[in-house]
Amino acid sequence: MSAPQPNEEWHKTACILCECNCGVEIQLGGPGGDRFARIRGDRAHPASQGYTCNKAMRLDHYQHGPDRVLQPLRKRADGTFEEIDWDTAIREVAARLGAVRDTYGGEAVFYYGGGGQGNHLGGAYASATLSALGVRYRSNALAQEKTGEMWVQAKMMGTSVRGDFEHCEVALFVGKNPWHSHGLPRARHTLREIAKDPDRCLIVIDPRRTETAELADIHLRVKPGTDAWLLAALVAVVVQENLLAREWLASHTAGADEVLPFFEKLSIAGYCKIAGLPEDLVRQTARRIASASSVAVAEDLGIQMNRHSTLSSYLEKLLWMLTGNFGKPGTQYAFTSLVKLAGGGGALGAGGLAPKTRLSPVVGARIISGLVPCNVIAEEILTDHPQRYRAMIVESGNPAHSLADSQRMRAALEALDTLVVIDVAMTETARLADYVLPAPSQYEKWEATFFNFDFPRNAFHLRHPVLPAPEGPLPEPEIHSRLVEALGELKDEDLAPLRAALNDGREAFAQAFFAAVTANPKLSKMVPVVLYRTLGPTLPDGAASAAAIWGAAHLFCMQNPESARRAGYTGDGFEPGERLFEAIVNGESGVVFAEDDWSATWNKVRAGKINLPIPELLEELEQLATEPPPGSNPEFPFVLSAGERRAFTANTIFRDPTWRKQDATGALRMSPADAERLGIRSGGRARLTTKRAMVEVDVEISDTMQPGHVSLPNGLGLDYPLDGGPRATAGIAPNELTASEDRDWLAGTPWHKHVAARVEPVA
Ligand SMILES: Nc1nc2c(c(=O)[nH]1)N[C@H]1C(S)=C(S)[C@@H](COP(=O)(O)OP(=O)(O)OC[C@H]3O[C@@H](n4cnc5c(=O)[nH]c(N)nc54)[C@H](O)[C@@H]3O)O[C@H]1N2
Ligand SMILES: Nc1nc2c(c(=O)[nH]1)N[C@H]1C(S)=C(S)[C@@H](COP(=O)(O)OP(=O)(O)OC[C@H]3O[C@@H](n4cnc5c(=O)[nH]c(N)nc54)[C@H](O)[C@@H]3O)O[C@H]1N2
Ligand code: SF4
Ligand SMILES: [Mo]
Repeated sequence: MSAPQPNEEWHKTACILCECNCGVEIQLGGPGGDRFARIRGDRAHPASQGYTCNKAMRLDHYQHGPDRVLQPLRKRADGTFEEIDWDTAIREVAARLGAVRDTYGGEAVFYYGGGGQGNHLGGAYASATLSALGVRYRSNALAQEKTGEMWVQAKMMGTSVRGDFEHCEVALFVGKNPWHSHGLPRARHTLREIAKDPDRCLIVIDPRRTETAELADIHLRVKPGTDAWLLAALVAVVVQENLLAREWLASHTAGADEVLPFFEKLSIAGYCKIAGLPEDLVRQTARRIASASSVAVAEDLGIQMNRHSTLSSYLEKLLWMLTGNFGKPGTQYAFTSLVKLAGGGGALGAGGLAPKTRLSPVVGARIISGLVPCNVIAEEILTDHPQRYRAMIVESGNPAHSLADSQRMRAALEALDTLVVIDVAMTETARLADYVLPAPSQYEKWEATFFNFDFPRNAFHLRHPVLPAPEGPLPEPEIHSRLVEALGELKDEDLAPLRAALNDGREAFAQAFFAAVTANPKLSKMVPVVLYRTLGPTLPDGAASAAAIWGAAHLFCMQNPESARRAGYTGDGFEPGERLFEAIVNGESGVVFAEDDWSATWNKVRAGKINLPIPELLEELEQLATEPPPGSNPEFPFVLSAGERRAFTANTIFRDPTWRKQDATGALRMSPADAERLGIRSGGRARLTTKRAMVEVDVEISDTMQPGHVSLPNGLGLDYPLDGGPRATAGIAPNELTASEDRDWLAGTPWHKHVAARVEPVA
């Protein structure tokens, strides 16, 4: 028998493993003709231009992963699940969530998730379900990583910004390893370009000699958890050596006078010592940054999941602001979004800060960008407080595994009256659910993400299905539409006039639609579902799920006419929006939807000026002077970074561990000196203990680690079925080891990169 040949056709889609969402092309093959036989980068993709990393080649392990759910499931009294039909599932879920709303108010229903690295289209429809239930509190993974930085950006600029690494002279990465984690388009290519150009300079701040640090001109190998001191020292060098961009500061910023005194007397030598770095090297680094024609900066989990995380985000921004690195090529830019990512009301809601500070109902934690900090969710449930969350919808997220303190998180999910999970697989979270509502995989439906951060040309990719969906699962837009209807919040008579208008064409529909949502507040809260039920069925090739994008395209062109016009969406009235939508639906490799120039970046900054002082954080900065640095705790002498990105990690999207070509169990990395001292050999086992748990791990001795620092990868510790029934687990689930109370005082973000730990040899 000869091996089955792949079908010649290349299907255009994207990789769903990180926020870059590189365009890929897939050839189907294998025995059933449905395996991803060949995968290659899509050169026509506007952002990735044919680039992929090693991980995209393994996507078949997602599409054909274990534990797929194909029918709605209901939990029985004995804890096992039974399959039910969709009518029963929708009726019962609506009744149970509706009952919680009617008894305790919509604020007792909590929503978590709405999209992973590859799928935000479904979550966009959730906003209608949330409106129907009167949900007020929600969260997602951004609230355990990015909310501190978002808060700082909102305070200083009123907009999110990113670095232009393609054109910068100096690139600075703080607690980020883009060689593996990406987060910028074609990362490995861009890093190599910077590294090989003698006129450019790559600076990395990381305790580990990462793959990115290996390429760097300057590696500041900071002591774990001391970035706030290091960043403060870097800023202080700029201030004390008078390397400030004075003229630029005078015309583009406000409040420098309130900020500079905090750095004038700061002990650079003392802070460098705390950070474990030679003062000379820190001074040289600050000078290199200050003298560059352009500096692009990105921070990530190394500081965002660490002590003083919001303060570190602030100091990182002061460094490039005080040296004038904003709003010109090679520096930081403000991008134009098609759809804002985080937000008060659904993924389609407005981003930025809520008008006044909102707090979570039980713990009183700050809600940033509409998101309750992930680290307080369990506390908001495990209490007899009258305003506790009593029901939860989890969509496209696995909080029982991915949020801090898995044991407490599981207890919280179990304590809920009702837990509804919308997922493709029977995850750790789904197993705790009362109902599991299955969705088709991201290659079996229309899908997209709103991770569109490029500049000056920004692209959006609506992916067409690669495979037909199996019988059983329903796409998320359909699930949300049915839930809204079952809750009695949307009736056919509300939609009839819109359907009638549609018979007269898109333009008539647009007029009727915008008039209807302006006149009828109830309808305006259901927009995605309204569009899905009216426009949706008329879209070609079953693209009903794209209906919400129609609304987004029109809004975008109304709000950003210049960006849209430069990208080619011209005309009067509804024409640009219509053109953009058509381009999106037909552009199989993605389309450029916005083209800006650098002045657009300034237009997005509140009042056209960057606001430098943040009093809360300046106060925290002052306290660094007397705070004992993170030091050794005799009981837990190691710092564990719990959740490192490696060549073969991808959050929890792959449940099948055989996707990994190396590091199958996700070894604990440890320095040679520590290993020798403890008598642990490479490939050996060690006992790893934190205040929460004790586990046994495989050890990899690595000279990239500094003594006293150990690291575990993210996304491991999922269980999977072995042939014949029993289940096995590969590696350690990092959040068995973490504690939810270890979090930033301001943003509530976790200290996952800085977990106090003990390591001992296993006899
Ligand atoms: N391969 C792969 N890529 C991914 C993902 C994945 O699962 N796998 N996930 C994606 C997601 S969701 C995200 S958010 C990004 C995250 O991307 P990154 O933030 O780049 O990833 P991490 O490896 O978690 O952490 C970055 C670095 O922080 C360093 N670090 C640890 N402690 C400290 C410290 O005290 N100070 C400093 N300065 N650095 C420290 C670590 O050594 C590590 O190199 O990656 C995305 N890309
Ligand atoms: N200790 C520690 N914990 C961490 C981290 C760390 O570094 N250390 N990293 C954190 C970070 S940065 C992040 S972003 C989070 C990520 O953690 P999560 O937010 O939980 O994200 P994923 O692991 O990507 O899980 C996505 C879920 O979506 C499901 N899914 C896949 N496709 C579809 C679909 O089409 N529809 C639906 N409805 N579901 C789908 C998958 O089965 C999976 O259950 O983990 C965090 N947890
Ligand atoms: S950089 Fe790698 S993991 Fe990220 S989207 Fe591209 S191919 Fe996928
Ligand atoms: Mo993330």
